[in-house]
Amino acid sequence: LKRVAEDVKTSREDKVPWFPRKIQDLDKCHHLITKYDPSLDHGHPGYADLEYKKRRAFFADLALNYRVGDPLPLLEYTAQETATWREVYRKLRNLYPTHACTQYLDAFQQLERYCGYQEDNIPQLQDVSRFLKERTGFQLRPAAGLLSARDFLASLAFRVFPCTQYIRHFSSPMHSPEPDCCHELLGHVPMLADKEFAQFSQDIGLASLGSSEVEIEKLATLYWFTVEFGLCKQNGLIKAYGAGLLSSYGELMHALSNKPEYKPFDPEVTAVHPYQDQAFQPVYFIAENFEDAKVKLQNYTMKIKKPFALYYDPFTNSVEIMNTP
Ligand code: TIH
Ligand code: FE2
Repeated sequence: LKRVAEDVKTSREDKVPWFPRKIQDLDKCHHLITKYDPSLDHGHPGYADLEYKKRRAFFADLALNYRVGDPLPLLEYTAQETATWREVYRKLRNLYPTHACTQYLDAFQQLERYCGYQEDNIPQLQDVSRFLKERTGFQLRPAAGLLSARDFLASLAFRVFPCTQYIRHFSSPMHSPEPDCCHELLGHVPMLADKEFAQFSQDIGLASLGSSEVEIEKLATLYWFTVEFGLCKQNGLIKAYGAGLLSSYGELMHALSNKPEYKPFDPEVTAVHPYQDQAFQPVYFIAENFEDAKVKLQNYTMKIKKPFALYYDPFTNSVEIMNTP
């Protein structure tokens, strides 16, 4: 059943899909994509590991019972989970100075100083969320797994970032087919501490509210090639800012090798470029810088046709809707 927004209907009676108006509505945005679930996906590295799947069910429960305003669940990770984290952390940390953009490196240093980022400790979302809130107003909420594009993008509109808390299977530390805490904490969090990047992320989210399926798919593709797998120019070099690169040793090496193809970031082209989520990307898009990417994205989203205009009110964390004739 499609949910339809009640008070935004137009004279031409286009139906506008339901969307959250205030931060509390995000409790309803938890539709999961199960194609990479360890119990359903035969290719998942944890598919045959009963204990791993039991642990995953525990994490899923925590996330599904979470409501806006609750404290983020504090977790005690097992020795095996911490060992996986250590392996991922050590290897990636060595690559960051040469492979990550400066915004990432600055934030990473702060996170090591203030948020318990170290190889023997998986940071707690609670501490990280407090840190981000001070930096850019972003806050975290637990996610049970991969969310639908519509629900995920809607959260970004409110500067809320859904985070998984479980960790990838120990047998595959260098690449995970689905998000996990390594991906969120090492990939996304440092970038969300940057003001310009935070605005870019929220802009994609706001554009998604009430958009058609076709537009959502294009915005999700833009998100994929920027926030997840984006590269940018810095001092004449190419650096990574995409979270899917910064959390995967395997793909970070690949992205800055001579194997992939590079194209300039151009929303019209990027939004319709086919992407694949099974293995490393064959193509990456390079942004001139964040300011330029932000302006280009704004020009793109202005052209999305909607029967209303939206304004985000940061004082109430809600969106105001202006009907347009
Ligand atoms: N492949 C990433 C990693 O190994 O950390 C995780 C994902 C990024 C985007 C989707 S899944
Ligand atoms: Fe991600």
